[in-house]
Amino acid sequence: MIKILITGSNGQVGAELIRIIRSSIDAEILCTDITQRTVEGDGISFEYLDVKSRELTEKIFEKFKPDQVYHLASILSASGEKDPYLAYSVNLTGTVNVLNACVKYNVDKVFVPSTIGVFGPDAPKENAPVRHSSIPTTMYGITKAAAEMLFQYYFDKYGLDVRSLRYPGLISYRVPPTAGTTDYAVDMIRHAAKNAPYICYLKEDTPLPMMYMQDAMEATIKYMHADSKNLTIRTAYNVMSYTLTPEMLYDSIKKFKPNFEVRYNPDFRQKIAESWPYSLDISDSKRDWGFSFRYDIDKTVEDMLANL
Ligand code: AKB
Repeated sequence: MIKILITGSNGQVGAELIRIIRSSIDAEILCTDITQRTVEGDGISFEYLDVKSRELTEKIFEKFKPDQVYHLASILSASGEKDPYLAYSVNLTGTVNVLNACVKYNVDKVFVPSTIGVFGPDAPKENAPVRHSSIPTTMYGITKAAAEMLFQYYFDKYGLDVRSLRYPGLISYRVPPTAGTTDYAVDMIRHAAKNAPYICYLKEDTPLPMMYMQDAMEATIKYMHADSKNLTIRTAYNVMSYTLTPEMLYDSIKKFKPNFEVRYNPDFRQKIAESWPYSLDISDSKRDWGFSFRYDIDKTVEDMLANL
């Protein structure tokens, strides 16, 4: 049975990833986080892990000896601007600690999510390419852009099979996200589900790339199963399903909840959102590992409302 270690397992992605791993492979899973365990079940255990500590990280690897690692522990865009040093430490020191441990303990494959946050305001707004020279303006984006270079470095220098997808805003119902800029989308649908009005912190016409979690997780598993020799990108691949503005989301929600109301009161996250592209070029992902998605905006909203 394959042994899989997950860091940051209690976050928005972790909760979903555990489910899809369990439904697709026979695996023993060790979940780790700095907060208490939230997921239980056969073949799943939990240990405290702060990835900022090299010693603790290596101890966990030494004890569990994972075959694969999903390194999800990360500080996202909005909380990263509140504490840039913490974002630096978790996203870069933590990532280097995990990558080093992967080399030291002969891990077969490691997945580390990247983000649309690696792009800065100077990147093309439409179809932002995989290879770019834009300069991100958030600490989150800076650390993730540097981490992408580390993925290439660890692949070239140590032959470590590091894989990464630049996730867009992810819409999901299990664990509410709280630390990003794209989280308004989840928040708005959650308010609609409770028949409560919503005050949106982005302007109504702010376009951002988005994706339903189900599609993101299916894509992640498909990518992790892809033959290494087909992967021509060793920094991170672009993925997304649709461009969404708060107003487009509101229009979709109204089809299911005609009385839903939204007001707009932009805050500091507006500037972050405006520094990111509207859409990404996903052609490399389609060609190299068959990326596809199933959920459009209305299907996402319908499924969210049915599950909330
Ligand atoms: C955020 O908004 O910080 C994240 C992201 C797009 O990476 N959801």
